[in-house]
Amino acid sequence: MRVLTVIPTYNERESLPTVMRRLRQAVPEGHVLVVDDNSPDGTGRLADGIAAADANVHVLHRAGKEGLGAAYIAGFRWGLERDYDVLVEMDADCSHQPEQLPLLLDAVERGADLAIGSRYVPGGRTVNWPLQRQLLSRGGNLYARTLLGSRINDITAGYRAFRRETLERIGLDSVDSKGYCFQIDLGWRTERAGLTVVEVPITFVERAEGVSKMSPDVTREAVVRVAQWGLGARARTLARKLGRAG
Ligand SMILES: Nc1nc2c(ncn2[C@@H]2O[C@H](COP(=O)(O)OP(=O)(O)OP(=O)(O)O)[C@@H](O)[C@H]2O)c(=O)[nH]1
Ligand SMILES: [Mg+2]
Repeated sequence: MRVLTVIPTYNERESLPTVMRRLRQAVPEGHVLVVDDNSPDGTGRLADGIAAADANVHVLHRAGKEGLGAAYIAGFRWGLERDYDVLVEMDADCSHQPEQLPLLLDAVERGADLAIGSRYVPGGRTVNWPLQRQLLSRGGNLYARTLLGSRINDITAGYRAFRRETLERIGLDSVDSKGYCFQIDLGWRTERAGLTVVEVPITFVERAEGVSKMSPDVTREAVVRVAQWGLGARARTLARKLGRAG
């Protein structure tokens, strides 16, 4: 399997060298694409330096900060154009431990269309996460699962491995989720397409360096969109039933 790990970055100068070193060591045959949104702290230049010394590392520069979702879509397109078999999502801050990537890749090799590194299945956990973040994450998952009727336990998780066919099938063109709801969006699309989602327990570690990019705007986008998707799906089901009855 040709594996491309896409790492979106915005001001991750402190974290990037560590995650890259650990990732290249953990999965040496894999390729990495850093997608930088013109970080003011020079993360893009730093990534260029790493890529210049390592043929398996690539960098995609974007003009400005457009959110995690847009960065991933651009990274996925780059990878799909280049015949990678598996496209991986990983944060730059080492919250997703590169050493656990083989667990996700194993799941894909065994047949998963999407493997999710999950905090909320037996064996999964979080380390050093403040209570407030834990509650927000648990609450966000409960909210999304309930409204969407999803069976994914950690639908907001951002450590994932997609089989290329999964991304081709779910239609990236119509995805316009910018922030964290991007993860919910893709998870739910995969599920609805009848594809196999496997959750692999991981240990999620709170970032040690740099600052969070989480913002009230991003949270609001997720709350509103999930409600719209959930209600929209229910309305469509109802319309179908009424259509059949009539
Ligand atoms: N290219 C790009 N990357 C982004 C953007 N927003 C966030 N990221 C990256 O997405 C990843 C996840 O962002 P984080 O800030 O770690 O989000 P988080 O894990 O929910 O928050 P923390 O708990 O503080 O780590 C990191 O690698 C960020 O650098 C963006 O607008 N553009
Ligand atoms: Mg993080």
